[in-house]
Amino acid sequence: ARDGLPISPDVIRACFAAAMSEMYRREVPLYGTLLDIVAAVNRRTLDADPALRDRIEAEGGMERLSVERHGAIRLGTAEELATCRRLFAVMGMEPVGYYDLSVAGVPVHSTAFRPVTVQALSRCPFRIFTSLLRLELIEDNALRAEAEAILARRRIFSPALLDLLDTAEAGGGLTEAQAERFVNEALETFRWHPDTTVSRETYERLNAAHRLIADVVCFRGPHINHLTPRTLDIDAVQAEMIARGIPAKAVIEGPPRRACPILLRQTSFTALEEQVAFQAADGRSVPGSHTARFGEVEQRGVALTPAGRALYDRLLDEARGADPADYAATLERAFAAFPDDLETLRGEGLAYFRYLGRPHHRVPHYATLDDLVQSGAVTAVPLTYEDFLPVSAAGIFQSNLGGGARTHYAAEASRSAFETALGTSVADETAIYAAQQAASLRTIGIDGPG
Ligand code: OOG
Ligand code: NI
Repeated sequence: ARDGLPISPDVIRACFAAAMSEMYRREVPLYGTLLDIVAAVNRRTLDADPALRDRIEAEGGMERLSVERHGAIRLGTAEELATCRRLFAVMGMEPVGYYDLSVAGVPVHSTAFRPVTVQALSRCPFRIFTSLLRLELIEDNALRAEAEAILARRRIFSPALLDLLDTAEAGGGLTEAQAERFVNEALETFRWHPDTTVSRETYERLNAAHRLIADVVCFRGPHINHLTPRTLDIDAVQAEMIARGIPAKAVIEGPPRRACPILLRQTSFTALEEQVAFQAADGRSVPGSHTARFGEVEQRGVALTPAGRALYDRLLDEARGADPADYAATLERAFAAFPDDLETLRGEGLAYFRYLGRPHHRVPHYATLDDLVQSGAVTAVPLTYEDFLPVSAAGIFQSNLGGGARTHYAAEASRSAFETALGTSVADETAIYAAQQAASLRTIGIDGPG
């Protein structure tokens, strides 16, 4: 782009995603190993499955697949969340979905900042799962006040970054030179700082209230806690992690292995123990350790309609509580009730599709959508699920909390409190898929129910 003209948010997002990946690879070398495993598995899977190759091509091809990642951060205050919203908006990422993790004993609620249009997703689908600590869930008043005071003192955004946010909002974007500075400054916000802002004693008290509270409150900033490449065969990646002695999570979250992948499957290697420095009274520091950062892989499948999602939630619930050793088999048995071919998923209205017309097919004007698909005049391409799953997210959180005692919170989900902190409402993910399906139907001349 010519200097002086704003560049596309998609380009800034792609630069930021690449820079984050490079930084995390340096900070957590095992993440680099995971990227190598995933690249090899994806190559093997695509070579063995030409139909899958076609589908991957339809959503952006190998270029998209090989750079595809999501990451996660945990924020401490409403102000941090509101500013993160502005920061991600510069990169074309909007808050989609509300996830309440308190029901699973994790004192946060979350959204995902992500691109929403088909075109932006195909250019760079980078997403950030963003959690806000719910200090109101700390029962001890003195401890809660102390945590609030510590968080109120920290500044996680540099003055230069805040200036660039103003510039972007006033001028409708950033020039190439500004975007480069923006990416560098944003990277600083999510960098790991081994020097904590508290004494060992404070850390320990917060840690006793909940590991996650210590992770958010005691550090200079919201360090990126994992980055997640997308694989086409998560079972192969899990097997390879185990074969290499990488500490893999016991079970894969989400639906079982299927012919037609649905929603999202996830696994991770557990958080590493890292050296940190606590502050000591005499201005010196004392060494300690903290576990927060891990690596994750995901396999994405087709997005489900509300009917499909209700069936998913019901079947997942049936398998709950099974022993890790029997879990995969139990899950597969439960999911026998979920149709496993694309035409049935489409016919029963369980999944979302994008409909693409074949311009040279002549069809009678009274043809129904099913006629058009069956005659080959129209192809139905499954819409990939671009979001997250609350039960899976809880499983990922918990596998990195050291398997300790689970905390029980009486509190309710608090979507409106989250949206107040955010300064806007979160988008409804189902509405996005439904709108994409309806828009594709209109391009082939059908005003379907969507
Ligand atoms: C986020 C855990 C959830 C996912 O992909 O569902 C998650 C965190 O640990 O901060 O990453
Ligand atoms: Ni994740």
